[in-house]
Amino acid sequence: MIRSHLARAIPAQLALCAASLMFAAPAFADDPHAMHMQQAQHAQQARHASHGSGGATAIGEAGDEARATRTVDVDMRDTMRFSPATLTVRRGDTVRFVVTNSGKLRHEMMLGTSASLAEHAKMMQTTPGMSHEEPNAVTLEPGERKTLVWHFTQPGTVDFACLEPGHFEAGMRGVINVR
Ligand SMILES: [Cu+2]
Repeated sequence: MIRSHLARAIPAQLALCAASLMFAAPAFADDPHAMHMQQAQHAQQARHASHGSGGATAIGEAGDEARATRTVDVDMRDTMRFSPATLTVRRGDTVRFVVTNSGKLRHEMMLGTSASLAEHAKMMQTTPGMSHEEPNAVTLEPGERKTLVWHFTQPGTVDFACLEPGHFEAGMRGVINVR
């Protein structure tokens, strides 16, 4: 009885996820080349942001660890959850995220807008080996700990997610409120 309930519930949920992702990136859904172009563009934007040369994006820019105003420990687990999954920072904060992978799978933490992360997650389904070297992301093998330093320059919402294939869809996401 439980099993038949799950059998009905899960495909419906997956279908909903797929639909919303396709909606987020309609132009790239069937064109791998376009997706690569888009990915290169993302990397470029992230690099641009990291130099802070008037090109800071809505999510902020790479931070200088020496100027960190606070440290936040982030734990990643195979339950496809970040802990904490929500936090609040102040505009102007430079946050030193100390990220730990407590699972047995590879995980990553990437900062972005909800739209850019959803688009990127879709891309990861077709290019699973892709690794992220942008300043707004860290990729961790099981047991690893890495630091990500970010300067939050604008009030609003910055999302983060794990873009290992399937993890975003399983709910491995979080939100940072910038006040
Ligand atoms: Cu993950």
